[in-house]
Amino acid sequence: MKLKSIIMTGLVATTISCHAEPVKKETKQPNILYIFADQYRKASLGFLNEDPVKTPNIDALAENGVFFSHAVANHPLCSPYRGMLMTGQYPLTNGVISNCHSGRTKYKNYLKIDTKCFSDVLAENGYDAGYVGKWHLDGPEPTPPGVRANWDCWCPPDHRHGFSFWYAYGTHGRHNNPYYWTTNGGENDKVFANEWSPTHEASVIIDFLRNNKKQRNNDKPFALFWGINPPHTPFGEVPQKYKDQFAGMDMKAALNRPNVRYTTNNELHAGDKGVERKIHEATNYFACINGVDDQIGRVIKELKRLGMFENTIIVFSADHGEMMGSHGLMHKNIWFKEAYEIPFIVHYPKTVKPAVDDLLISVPDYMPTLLGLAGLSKQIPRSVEGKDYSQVLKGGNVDRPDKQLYFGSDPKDPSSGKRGFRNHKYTFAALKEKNGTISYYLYDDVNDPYQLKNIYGKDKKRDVQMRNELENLLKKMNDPWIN
Ligand SMILES: [Ca+2]
Repeated sequence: MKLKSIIMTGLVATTISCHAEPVKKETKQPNILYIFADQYRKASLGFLNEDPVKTPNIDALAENGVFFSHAVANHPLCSPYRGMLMTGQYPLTNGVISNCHSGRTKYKNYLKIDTKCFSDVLAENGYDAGYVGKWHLDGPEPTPPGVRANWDCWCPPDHRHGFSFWYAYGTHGRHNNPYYWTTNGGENDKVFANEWSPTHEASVIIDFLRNNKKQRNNDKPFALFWGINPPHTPFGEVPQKYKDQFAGMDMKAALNRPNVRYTTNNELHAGDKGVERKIHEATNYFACINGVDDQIGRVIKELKRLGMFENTIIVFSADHGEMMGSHGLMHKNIWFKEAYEIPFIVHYPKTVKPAVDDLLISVPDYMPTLLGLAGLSKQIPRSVEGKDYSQVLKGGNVDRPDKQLYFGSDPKDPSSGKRGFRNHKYTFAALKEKNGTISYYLYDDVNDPYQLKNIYGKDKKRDVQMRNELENLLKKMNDPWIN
């Protein structure tokens, strides 16, 4: 007999079948809750004791799940991470080579309707798929040259790749007064909220879990993706109660990494500048981290209350990190750890034993790995370039990758930009300057964990080996950068 539980608004009014079975609703397949914050660097995981943050809820997921200690955003930028996550493909294949905006739509820099996505596979295999928060994968209507680019746009239902519940926007920085497009609303039906976006979205998700407005089919497992905007800029748009947790701490006390510089690194022709203007907001960045964790805690508490916690695969990740002055840079889109390394935690105690794993996993691997964990390995589309590492989560043996790609390019000229890789010992990056010359950067991550010293040029044999490894990697991907 099917267990039927209907949970009403507010109070938990439950209709239980005639045999008075427990409220607990077990679906055959696990639910999936994929949470990813924007610009949340790995060092801001509280349990690592690096940044001065408190993240007890995320820490508990890591403690009882698998913490992938070497996860990276192969292209540390918003849209490219999202593109890799949704398609299981690298940027040159899925076409999301840089952030989506109206000036790049003519280069087809957006998620294509006909690409088989993570959510398409889930929806085709019995899942109710939902998306809440920042999406940033559509190409806004092109704007003529000289006109300021438009970044945000509505995602029409036929672009939603199987997501049947929608409470999302493209991209905006309105943390304190966000707006959203909804499942059945049209382009002109934005919903506005006067609340910090993570707080508001946690409430939307709690409602979704309660299913009090029939947001989903109770007989199906759900797969909910939550793209949280903070700790993205503007860092200062965070509730006072989280700022108060840093009262009296100045930015220099908060920034404990030995590679922090308080002036912009202008020698490097890459990365985001403006340290002098922005770094004083460091404690606000950390306040956003504490706040994001607090709101995730609300959702987890509700999952537990509803008896769904055990049967839900919970993932915590981020689209890239934040430099916050390290190497004299701000923000992202650079090969240094602070931008490149991201959290990736998978919590599913039913099958996944707690562990720390140094697998050199890449973002295109997430979709096949999680489909594998959910019992859908046979449904992984052939178009996926990532690998299914679900055996790592299940304690089995796999062929482990020996490196992770680093990538940064421009959709106008995909042969341009930065390429590199990281293995367990080195980070190696090559930057193609506008005149075609290439500068190389090599860091010994074992002996120089803060990447203070570029050792390229110190050992010719090693340099050649690094360049050859990079060339072989890029050749395999038909990357026009090497021509
Ligand atoms: Ca981002």
